[in-house]
Order: sequence, then C-alpha cells, then structure tokens
Amino acid sequence: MKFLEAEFVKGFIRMANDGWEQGWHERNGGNLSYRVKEEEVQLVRENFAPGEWQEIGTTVKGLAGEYFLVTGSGKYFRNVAIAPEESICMIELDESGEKYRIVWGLINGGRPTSELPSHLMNLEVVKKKSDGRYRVVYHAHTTNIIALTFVLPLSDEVFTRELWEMATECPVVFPDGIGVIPWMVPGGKEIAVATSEKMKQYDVAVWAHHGMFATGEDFDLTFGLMHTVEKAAEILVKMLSMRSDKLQTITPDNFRDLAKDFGVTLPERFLQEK
Ligand code: 2HA
Ligand code: ZN
Repeated sequence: MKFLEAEFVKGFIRMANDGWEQGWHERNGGNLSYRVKEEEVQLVRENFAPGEWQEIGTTVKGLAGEYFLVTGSGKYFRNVAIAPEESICMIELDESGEKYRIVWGLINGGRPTSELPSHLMNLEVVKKKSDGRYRVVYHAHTTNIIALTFVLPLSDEVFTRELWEMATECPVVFPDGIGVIPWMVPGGKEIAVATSEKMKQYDVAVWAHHGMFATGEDFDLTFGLMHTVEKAAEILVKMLSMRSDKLQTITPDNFRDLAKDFGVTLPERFLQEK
C-alpha cells in the first residue's frame, strides 16, 4: 500500500491540520507522535528506505524495536497536509531503545521533532500505564492555557479545579486531573523526565509559558482532550477578564454527584474547599 493511503497516516495528517486550524501551531510550534501498530507497519513496509542510526538522547527500553510516526524538527504544521513527505517521518527504534532511524519521509532532509525525548519518554510511560492502549502524544502551543500560566499558581490542584469548574464535561473528560510543570528549557532530557513523571498520573501536562502535552489511545481522543482543556482555559480567561471572582460555580458536592452518575472517580484532593 502507498504510505500516504494508509488510514493511520491519514488520521495523523488530519490531526496535525486540525491543530493548525485551531491556531495552536504558529511557525514550527508543536509536535505530534504516534506509536504505530504492528499490522500498520506491515501495511506500509514496502515504502521503507532506512537511514543511519542516530542517538535519541535518552533511553526508552519499553519501546525498543517499535515504529513511530512523528512530525519533523523545524517543520510547520501548516504544511503537513499539503507536503506530508517533507514535513513528517516514520522512525524505527533499535533494540536498546537508545537509537532511531528514519524509514520514511523528510525527503528534503531534517530530523524528527526537537521534542523527541519528551515524546518517546511519554509514550513509554503511557504505554505502560494503559497496558499498551495509549499510542498518541501531542504537544501544542495552546493560547489560553499559556495565558493562564502567568496568573494561576503553577499547581496541579489549582489548574485541575479551575478548569473543571469551567465546563461540566471537563471532570468526565479528564477525571485524573492535569499536571503542571514550571518553566524549563524545552527539547532535552530534563523536561522529558519531568513531563513523563506527570504522565504517570495524568493524561495532560501543562508546560508553563509554553504549551501543553496530551496523550491518549487514538487521534480522536487525544485531539479531543487537548481541545477540551484549551476550551475550558478559554472560558476561564474570558471569565477572569470580566471579573476576578465568580458569582456562582460548580461546587465540590456538584462534582461528587456528577462523578456518581457518570461513573468516574474524582480525587478528593481536587475538591477541597477554597
Ligand atoms: O518548535 O514546540 O517545544 C517545536 C516546539 C518545541
Ligand atoms: Zn513547544
């Protein structure tokens, strides 16, 4: 099968374009990765032209030998749908989990996303916590979440509770809450370790003054998660722009009732009286 005709490739490209259309990917901002299923690898294997092995910059033993579809470093989400073979690539990891090689894409040269260590360390952690179901990691420069990192305390509890209060669906969509990481230099192992620590517990991590990471089983769930959190952040920004306090809101007991009816568990540490 031609590489670009495979459904998983089409889904990846559509998600990248959806993020561009949301305004989350100025210039080369953001990156996306997908842990490819074994049967999907077989579908497109005839297109592979393996390059040289390169260092990942970290070790991901739990992903050894697997294949990933990832956006390219310095490439623009705006171009993914019109020139995917220049903008994205498929990589293979070696058996030590320390090296990768490009097997398809980036035909005009380039490397996988500058955030490859964060993507792979997150994918390793979420694969483990979900018994292999989670396959997508998405990083976007979501405007309203970034704005909130200047005015809210950078705590998991505050971000989770404030965003939950902004839309009734929020605690159902991200019942585990969200993690927040203080400003760090992007692109390296240190921020990758900090983010993957948060991902053991949450499906969303906020990078202060930078953006967000979201993870999930497939493109719909992961894009939907990013979209829901950012929409809640937009409501909070609007609310705080009108006045600094709330006349009324969703209360801790409202959340407990919601949790019962929707069959989700909401940790009590997010439901403390303020
Ligand atoms: O430019 O978003 O975090 C890509 C990025 C780096
Ligand atoms: Zn970024």
